[in-house]
Amino acid sequence: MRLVKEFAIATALTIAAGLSIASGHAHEVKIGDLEIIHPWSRQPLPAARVGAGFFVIANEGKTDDRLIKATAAISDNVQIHEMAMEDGVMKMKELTGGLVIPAGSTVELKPGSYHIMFMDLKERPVEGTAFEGTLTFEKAGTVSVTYEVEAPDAGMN
Ligand SMILES: [Cu+2]
Repeated sequence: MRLVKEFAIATALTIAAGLSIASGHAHEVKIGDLEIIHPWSRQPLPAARVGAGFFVIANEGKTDDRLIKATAAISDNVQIHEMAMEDGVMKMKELTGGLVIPAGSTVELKPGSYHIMFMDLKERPVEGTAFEGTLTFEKAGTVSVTYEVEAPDAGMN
Protein backbone atom coordinates (compact mmCIF):
# COMPACT_ATOMS: atom_id res chain seq x y z
CA MET A 1 0.00 0.00 0.00
CA ARG A 2 2.79 2.35 1.01
CA LEU A 3 4.73 1.50 -2.14
CA VAL A 4 1.68 2.16 -4.31
CA LYS A 5 1.21 5.57 -2.73
CA GLU A 6 4.86 6.52 -3.20
CA PHE A 7 4.74 5.38 -6.80
CA ALA A 8 1.64 7.50 -7.40
CA ILE A 9 3.33 10.59 -5.95
CA ALA A 10 6.50 10.03 -8.00
CA THR A 11 4.40 9.63 -11.14
CA ALA A 12 2.45 12.79 -10.43
CA LEU A 13 5.67 14.75 -9.89
CA THR A 14 7.12 13.43 -13.15
CA ILE A 15 4.01 14.45 -15.06
CA ALA A 16 4.01 17.90 -13.46
CA ALA A 17 7.70 18.39 -14.33
CA GLY A 18 7.11 17.26 -17.90
CA LEU A 19 4.34 19.78 -18.37
CA SER A 20 6.28 22.61 -16.80
CA ILE A 21 6.39 25.53 -19.20
CA ALA A 22 7.55 29.09 -19.23
CA SER A 23 4.56 31.11 -18.05
CA GLY A 24 3.56 34.53 -19.24
CA HIS A 25 3.65 33.95 -22.99
CA ALA A 26 0.42 34.12 -24.95
CA HIS A 27 -0.86 30.94 -26.50
CA GLU A 28 -3.97 30.47 -28.59
CA VAL A 29 -5.81 27.78 -30.49
CA LYS A 30 -8.26 28.06 -33.39
CA ILE A 31 -11.32 26.02 -34.26
CA GLY A 32 -13.52 27.13 -37.15
CA ASP A 33 -14.28 30.82 -36.73
CA LEU A 34 -13.31 30.79 -33.05
CA GLU A 35 -10.02 31.63 -31.44
CA ILE A 36 -9.33 30.68 -27.81
CA ILE A 37 -6.64 32.91 -26.37
CA HIS A 38 -4.40 32.18 -23.37
CA PRO A 39 -6.20 29.54 -21.30
CA TRP A 40 -4.96 29.84 -17.71
CA SER A 41 -5.77 28.75 -14.21
CA ARG A 42 -4.60 29.51 -10.69
CA GLN A 43 -3.01 27.31 -8.08
CA PRO A 44 -5.91 26.85 -5.63
CA LEU A 45 -5.54 27.95 -2.02
CA PRO A 46 -4.77 25.01 0.32
CA ALA A 47 -8.35 24.71 1.63
CA ALA A 48 -10.02 25.03 -1.77
CA ARG A 49 -11.57 21.98 -3.40
CA VAL A 50 -12.29 23.72 -6.69
CA GLY A 51 -10.23 25.47 -9.34
CA ALA A 52 -11.09 27.99 -12.05
CA GLY A 53 -10.16 28.38 -15.70
CA PHE A 54 -10.03 31.53 -17.80
CA PHE A 55 -9.44 32.52 -21.45
CA VAL A 56 -10.69 34.86 -24.15
CA ILE A 57 -12.89 33.58 -26.98
CA ALA A 58 -13.01 35.60 -30.20
CA ASN A 59 -15.72 34.76 -32.73
CA GLU A 60 -14.58 35.99 -36.13
CA GLY A 61 -17.54 34.38 -37.89
CA LYS A 62 -20.93 35.66 -39.03
CA THR A 63 -23.00 33.39 -36.76
CA ASP A 64 -23.27 33.14 -32.99
CA ASP A 65 -21.80 30.07 -31.33
CA ARG A 66 -22.16 28.72 -27.82
CA LEU A 67 -19.73 27.11 -25.39
CA ILE A 68 -21.74 24.13 -24.14
CA LYS A 69 -19.24 21.83 -22.42
CA ALA A 70 -15.78 21.75 -20.90
CA THR A 71 -13.64 18.88 -19.63
CA ALA A 72 -10.29 18.83 -17.82
CA ALA A 73 -7.74 16.28 -16.69
CA ILE A 74 -7.92 17.58 -13.11
CA SER A 75 -11.70 17.20 -12.60
CA ASP A 76 -14.55 14.91 -13.63
CA ASN A 77 -17.09 17.66 -12.99
CA VAL A 78 -16.36 20.79 -15.01
CA GLN A 79 -18.96 23.56 -15.19
CA ILE A 80 -19.39 26.86 -17.00
CA HIS A 81 -20.07 29.59 -14.43
CA GLU A 82 -21.16 33.21 -14.35
CA MET A 83 -21.15 35.69 -11.50
CA ALA A 84 -24.59 37.10 -10.83
CA MET A 85 -26.12 39.45 -8.28
CA GLU A 86 -28.49 37.62 -5.92
CA ASP A 87 -30.08 39.51 -3.02
CA GLY A 88 -27.31 42.09 -3.20
CA VAL A 89 -24.52 39.48 -3.12
CA MET A 90 -22.35 38.35 -6.02
CA LYS A 91 -22.67 34.60 -6.42
CA MET A 92 -21.41 31.99 -8.84
CA LYS A 93 -24.06 30.26 -10.92
CA GLU A 94 -23.79 27.46 -13.43
CA LEU A 95 -24.74 28.49 -16.98
CA THR A 96 -26.73 25.35 -17.75
CA GLY A 97 -27.61 26.63 -21.21
CA GLY A 98 -23.98 27.39 -22.06
CA LEU A 99 -22.23 30.65 -22.84
CA VAL A 100 -23.14 32.47 -26.07
CA ILE A 101 -20.26 33.80 -28.15
CA PRO A 102 -21.92 36.41 -30.42
CA ALA A 103 -20.82 36.71 -34.05
CA GLY A 104 -17.99 39.19 -34.51
CA SER A 105 -17.37 39.63 -30.77
CA THR A 106 -15.06 38.62 -27.99
CA VAL A 107 -16.09 37.09 -24.66
CA GLU A 108 -13.65 37.13 -21.78
CA LEU A 109 -13.61 34.56 -19.01
CA LYS A 110 -11.79 36.18 -16.09
CA PRO A 111 -11.77 36.39 -12.29
CA GLY A 112 -15.01 37.98 -11.04
CA SER A 113 -16.83 37.18 -14.27
CA TYR A 114 -17.48 34.17 -16.49
CA HIS A 115 -15.17 31.25 -15.71
CA ILE A 116 -14.74 27.51 -16.04
CA MET A 117 -15.13 25.77 -12.67
CA PHE A 118 -13.24 22.58 -11.94
CA MET A 119 -15.29 20.92 -9.17
CA ASP A 120 -14.01 18.24 -6.73
CA LEU A 121 -10.39 18.47 -7.88
CA LYS A 122 -8.76 15.09 -8.56
CA GLU A 123 -5.41 16.79 -8.91
CA ARG A 124 -4.39 20.23 -7.65
CA PRO A 125 -2.97 22.57 -10.30
CA VAL A 126 0.54 23.75 -9.37
CA GLU A 127 1.91 27.18 -10.31
CA GLY A 128 4.33 26.97 -13.23
CA THR A 129 2.82 23.77 -14.65
CA ALA A 130 -0.04 23.19 -17.09
CA PHE A 131 -2.95 20.81 -17.55
CA GLU A 132 -5.09 19.70 -20.46
CA GLY A 133 -8.76 20.22 -21.15
CA THR A 134 -11.32 20.41 -23.94
CA LEU A 135 -13.98 22.93 -24.89
CA THR A 136 -17.04 22.00 -26.92
CA PHE A 137 -18.93 24.58 -28.97
CA GLU A 138 -22.37 23.99 -30.45
CA LYS A 139 -21.24 24.81 -34.01
CA ALA A 140 -17.43 24.80 -34.08
CA GLY A 141 -17.08 21.45 -32.27
CA THR A 142 -14.52 20.31 -29.70
CA VAL A 143 -11.04 21.72 -29.26
CA SER A 144 -8.17 20.81 -26.90
CA VAL A 145 -6.73 23.54 -24.70
CA THR A 146 -3.78 23.73 -22.31
CA TYR A 147 -4.28 25.77 -19.13
CA GLU A 148 -1.15 27.43 -17.79
CA VAL A 149 -1.23 27.56 -13.99
CA GLU A 150 -0.42 30.88 -12.38
CA ALA A 151 -0.11 32.02 -8.74
CA PRO A 152 -3.15 31.77 -6.38
CA ASP A 153 -3.64 35.56 -6.50
CA ALA A 154 -3.13 35.98 -10.27
CA GLY A 155 -5.73 38.26 -11.86
CA MET A 156 -6.81 39.86 -8.54
CA ASN A 157 -6.42 43.60 -8.36
CU1 LIG B 1 -17.48 29.12 -10.22
